[in-house]
Amino acid sequence: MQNALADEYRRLSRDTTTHQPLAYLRLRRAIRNVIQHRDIEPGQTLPSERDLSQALGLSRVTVRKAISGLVEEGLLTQRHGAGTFVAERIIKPMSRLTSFTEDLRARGLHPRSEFFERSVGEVTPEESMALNLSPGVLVVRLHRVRYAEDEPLAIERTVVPASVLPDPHEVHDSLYEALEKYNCRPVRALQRLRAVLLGARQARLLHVTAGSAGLHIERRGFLEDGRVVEFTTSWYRGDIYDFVAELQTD
Ligand code: 16G
Repeated sequence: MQNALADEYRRLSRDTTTHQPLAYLRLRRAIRNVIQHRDIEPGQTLPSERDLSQALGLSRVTVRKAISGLVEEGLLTQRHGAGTFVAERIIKPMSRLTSFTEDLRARGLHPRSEFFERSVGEVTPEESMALNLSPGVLVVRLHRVRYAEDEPLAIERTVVPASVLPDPHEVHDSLYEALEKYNCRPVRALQRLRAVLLGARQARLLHVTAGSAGLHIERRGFLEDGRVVEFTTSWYRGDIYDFVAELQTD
């Protein structure tokens, strides 16, 4: 693994198109790439700070800075005295507005969706409250199971104003990619999260036993001008995901 990482680091150092003058950012990108290419698997240990600094001719401060950024992103985890590992559970920082697709790709996993519903209809009273829409307005509804390769990780129900995304069939794997085409990807979101026990149908869809722990999450995503662009209710598997938040004193 150390060789793959050293090769990738050198490649990035030579690459004039993506030239990144700061060594710690270059190393961070190299580590991200080897995780994405699966040269290092979840659960595997990263070479020690000392080995990396020797192999790459970098100071230990630089190596530490590169690694700490990836720990914050949730790609790496550190255990005192045991070293740094590629995260096994999916660690999702709550402070970053990312999509399911991006979270998985960053880990070298192939995300896909299986749709139960992709439709257009009149907004319901509950949806109109969540999206700030007047009665009678059209919305797009998506109901899907989200997979990493063949493993189901989450169930999601999404409602988007049809004024933003007129055709639900424009969403293939990623909603945010479809919204991006209209320059309507959310820039801010409010999220509410609570623990639930998954019911029989949800558990079956997620390949876990009924009554397993899940995370019920509601997200309202906003555009720059304050319009609500998505209202998504998700059920994530509790045995795979860690939601992590950074807290600061005032
Ligand atoms: C995440 C979001 C969900 C969003 C989706 C877009 C959480 C809890 N939920 O699953 O609100 O709609 O990503 O992902 O993070 P996509 O672009 O891959 O469809």
